[in-house]
Amino acid sequence: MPTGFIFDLDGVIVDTAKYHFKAWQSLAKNLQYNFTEQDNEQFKGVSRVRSLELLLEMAQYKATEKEKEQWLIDKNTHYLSLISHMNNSEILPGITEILKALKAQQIPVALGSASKNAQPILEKVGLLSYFDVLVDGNEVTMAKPNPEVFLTAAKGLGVAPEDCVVFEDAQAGVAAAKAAKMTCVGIGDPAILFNADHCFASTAEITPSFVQSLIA
Ligand code: B16
Ligand code: MG
Repeated sequence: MPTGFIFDLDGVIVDTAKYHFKAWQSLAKNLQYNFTEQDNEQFKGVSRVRSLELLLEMAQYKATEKEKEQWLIDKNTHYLSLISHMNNSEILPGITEILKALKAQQIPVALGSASKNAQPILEKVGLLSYFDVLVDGNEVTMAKPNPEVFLTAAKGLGVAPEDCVVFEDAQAGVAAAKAAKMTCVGIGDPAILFNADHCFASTAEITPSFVQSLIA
């Protein structure tokens, strides 16, 4: 059976964390809370709804259901305006080369992301055609660290979970990949992503020979 490759989006293919940060920060300002880059770390790989819950906990604000609904819309509207100018210059280093190499060998490739905006982002940066399967926040009900997103991606690819490799930048994502019994390549601080099977400080450090070594 071939190896299936599954990529997280934010922090692996593109870095949209800075846009999520700006959008959450402006919402936090309305709650008189000073939302920092450090706070934003906890939001990586986490769903939009859970992110709002975290923000409300940080701001110690008890919101009504109606307020929450409205703020989720406001945050996403702001985020969409911030990403509207994204283009291929925002693809993280080495990612296009990896995707091209996998396509040339007809290796099955999926996206496994918590984002509900994954498809438009891949379109904007011109990478949509490299993915055989897209699983994002619109398809899954259980957020990472639950393995649902990656198990659904493996199913879509027709590859057994044990034969899949996941590229992830978030601790919750690494946990999800390991819960799915997949090989996990962490992108980021090894002290945070210690459960990953391999870890690189950035995508720029992933060599073609390493990628090749993952293919069965
Ligand atoms: P959206 P990933 C995640 O993407 C982001 O890391 C996280 O910060 C964001 O809250 C989540 O997507 C939901 O995004 O608001 O666009 O639906 O890392 O799983 O690709
Ligand atoms: Mg991520």
